[in-house]
Amino acid sequence: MLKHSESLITAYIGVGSNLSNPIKQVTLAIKALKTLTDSQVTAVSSIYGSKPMGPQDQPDYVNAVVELQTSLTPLALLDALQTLENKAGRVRKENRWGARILDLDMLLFGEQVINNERLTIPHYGIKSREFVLLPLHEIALNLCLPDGDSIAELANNISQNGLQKFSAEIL
Ligand code: ROI
Repeated sequence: MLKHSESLITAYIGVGSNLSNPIKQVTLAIKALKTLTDSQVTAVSSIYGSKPMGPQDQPDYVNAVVELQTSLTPLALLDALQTLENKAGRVRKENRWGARILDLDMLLFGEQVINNERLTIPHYGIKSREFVLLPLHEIALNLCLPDGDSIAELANNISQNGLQKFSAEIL
């Protein structure tokens, strides 16, 4: 539950999986985000299939982006996301660009710019990943990054690299 007196930040979370039935992992993660403390999910993109960025000898990914309003601090939200990743069975020692059961990336936290040991906001890959930009644009048509770049312009100019929106029937 959200209390009215708290000031809410709009945060965007990138959801990704390429192991253990990725569509199911992403669907369950979206459900789990809806139960996050002191937060409310306000938009969910379509679910997309994407080619792996990084090593190609891994399965295709399933990706989505979720918008939430939260009164959590950025680090409290990060803790909550990591708890959900761990609950999904994510093993943290796996290599950085390798396959994963569940990735919950904080993409944006309001208009804040954050650089510390645990968190880089905006997410460092936000401008270069079609599987982030297109779902984000789907749910936030007029959004701009803290540096003023428009998501619409970035999304319209990036190569789609085989990104495909899954139709509701197959989900
Ligand atoms: N590639 C795609 N298509 N989707 C992801 O979510 C994703 N996540 C990653 C890396 C390994 C960079 N590649 C990805 O962490």
